[in-house]
Amino acid sequence: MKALITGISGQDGSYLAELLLKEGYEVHGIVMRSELEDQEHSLRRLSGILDKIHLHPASIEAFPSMFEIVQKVKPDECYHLAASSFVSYSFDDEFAIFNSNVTGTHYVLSILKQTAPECKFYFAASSELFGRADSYPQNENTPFHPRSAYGITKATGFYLTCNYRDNYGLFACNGILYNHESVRRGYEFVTKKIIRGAVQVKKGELQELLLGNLDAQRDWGYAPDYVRAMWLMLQQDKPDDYVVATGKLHSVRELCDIAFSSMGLNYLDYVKVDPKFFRPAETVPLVGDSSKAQNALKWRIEKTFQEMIEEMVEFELANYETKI
Ligand code: G4F
Repeated sequence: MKALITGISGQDGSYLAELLLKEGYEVHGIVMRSELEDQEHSLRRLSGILDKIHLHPASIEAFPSMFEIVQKVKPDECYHLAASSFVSYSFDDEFAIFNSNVTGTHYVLSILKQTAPECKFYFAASSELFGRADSYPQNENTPFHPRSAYGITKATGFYLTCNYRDNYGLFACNGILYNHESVRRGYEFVTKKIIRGAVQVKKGELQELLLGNLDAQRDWGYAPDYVRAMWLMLQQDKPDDYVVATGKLHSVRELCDIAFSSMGLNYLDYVKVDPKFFRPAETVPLVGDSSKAQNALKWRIEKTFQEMIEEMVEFELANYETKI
């Protein structure tokens, strides 16, 4: 079996590549050309498996090169994870995100339809689709009310995926994933920012950590658990859409408390609120109901929020100098 992963160098892409290798797949990934030239940093999450995977340089916004790669690889499964994924940036540049997240997704679907119509397709949708949700917890039937350009692009990708499934018969699935974190999370996201900040404070290198809305709440899960759900979706008899979430809410404040107190510190002494990090619009506290994934995919959560944060803290302390 051959799998093609767009966005293979990211948190989810790297865990998924490891899972697929374990399952005996030949793994191909799309990376930016600049990433190949700066492997030590850009491909650091793939360092343990670089000699086992096949990387192809291309931009998902470039139809001809994507076409050539898909035609050459002829994947059995395609996991489309490449996207601009930091919600805050989408408030700063609403236009750029449409090229990567909408046009890129449309290109991949169209290319599969033309060159590998039997290939199964996974789209990385997001809880940001729900935005200002009016019911709680959200499931696959909850109406979408995105509140950011990012959310709108993910809603469009969701509908594009349904369109290729319904109208062209592609085996195409949407994973509506809630926040998921790990030691491989990027530093711009709040979990990693807080944990890194707490370690810097502990080492005496930071006096105060500036954050946005401390009362914002998220349903935070563990990334390796979530990539398993992606794979399971493509192992079913029929394509479908699934919510993947823990069903539990935690606040940014609670995260600060756990991270700082694990190092014997009180977050109130170091965390300061800076309006610069507030967003023009926050989603309502989104919490997912993943009963469908649990029943149909037999998907289970293997790491709790507390265990995940502890693992991230331990990792950050051990790898502080290298800034992974
Ligand atoms: O960690 P965040 O930046 O993640 P966000 O915006 O929820 O998005 C992540 O999860 C989505 C759902 O799966 C994905 F679609 C998306 O691609 C990404 O993976 O922010 C989490 C919360 C927000 O409410 C934010 O307002 O933390 C709050 N926050 C408070 N202070 C902050 C900060 N977020 C960041 N990044 N930095 C702060 O200083």
